[in-house]
Amino acid sequence: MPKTALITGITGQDGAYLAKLLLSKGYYVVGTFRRTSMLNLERVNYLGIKDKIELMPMDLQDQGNIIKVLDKVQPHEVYNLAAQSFVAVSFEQPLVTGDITGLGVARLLEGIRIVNPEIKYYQASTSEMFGKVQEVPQSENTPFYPRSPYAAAKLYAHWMTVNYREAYNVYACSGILFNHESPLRGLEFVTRKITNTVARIKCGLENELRLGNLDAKRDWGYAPEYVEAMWLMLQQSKPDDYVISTGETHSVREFVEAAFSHVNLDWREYVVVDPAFYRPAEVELLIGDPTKAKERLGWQCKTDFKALVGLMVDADLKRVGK
Ligand code: NAP
Ligand code: G4F
Repeated sequence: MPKTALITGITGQDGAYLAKLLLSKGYYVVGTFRRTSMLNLERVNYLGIKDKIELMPMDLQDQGNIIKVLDKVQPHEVYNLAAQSFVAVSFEQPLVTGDITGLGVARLLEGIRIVNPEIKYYQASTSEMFGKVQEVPQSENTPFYPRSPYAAAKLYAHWMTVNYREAYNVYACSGILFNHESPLRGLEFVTRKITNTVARIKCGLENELRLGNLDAKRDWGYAPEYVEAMWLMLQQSKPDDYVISTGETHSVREFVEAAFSHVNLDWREYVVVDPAFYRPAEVELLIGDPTKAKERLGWQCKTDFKALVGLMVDADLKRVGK
């Protein structure tokens, strides 16, 4: 009998890559989506797996819905990737962010406890929880200091995951993932906003790129490699929390330079700094220490910064060119 995995957030970047990975490992994959007026399956379509997974509506804001889905699917593993995941929007919509990204996790964990506490659980935690960093680089032992409603909601979710592990013995893991990107990244996030606009400028469809804080630094990795770490966390003898990162940091400015130079353009001729994109509180520097993941999971990133920027620009050039 193949194992059944339930992935929340199947319409997102990580949901699509994780579904593809689990299918390749022989899993039966159920992906949940929230009801919208038009279901967007662009990413699972792009990866050619739409007809290989079962799709089911489930909203993290609805406890009854969660329990019914868990009861019907009886998954061996649940990967909770669903969230209001855009930091900037969380300042505009702090309550809805708290309800989905924070309380949604409590609803899911409670559902697991009620339906079957043997279900293994993966929580998509984030380097944003380190916020105003208390240590460089950040590891599993670094104190948290969230700087946005999104980060505060994720921190609540992180501790709820730890609590269900300690209080009810649920096999629950929190993956503290640093930024990971790909051609399937949402267009509002800075990396994809840059590569998409660079492609449009190169094709003569646009002539400027408006950005906020160019000095912010992030530890950017390649998303398909990060979903492998999620799976590995649920295959260990004991549940635990892991930082997943490259161990390198680069500024938004460096990302911009690399993307424009990939198509032989000078970024200074196109980039306009627009304070409209500044955040009320910024996370200035993130750089993760992935030692524990390397030693315990055998996980390590493979795609470096330059290769990541190049593959994202190339994918956008191909798409825009069409
Ligand atoms: P994403 O592309 O924004 O996907 C988020 C998913 O959550 C989408 O499928 C979205 O559905 C779904 N969702 C939103 N509200 C929901 C609700 N009320 N009920 C059910 N589903 C809902 O995010 P991602 O980049 O794949 O990231 C996956 C997870 O990892 C997120 O939890 C994110 O916060 C976390 N994370 C991401 C990174 C990163 O760098 N990518 C790093 C650390 C942690 P719609 O398509 O309908 O919007
Ligand atoms: O791409 P971003 O919006 O990602 P951010 O805020 O780091 O959050 C992402 O990574 C987290 C992991 O650390 C995830 F948990 C979260 O769900 C999400 O996936 O912004 C990156 C940096 C910020 O410092 C921002 O101020 O880029 C800066 N930036 C500068 N100009 C911009 C822009 N960000 C966006 N989105 N748009 C701009 O025009």
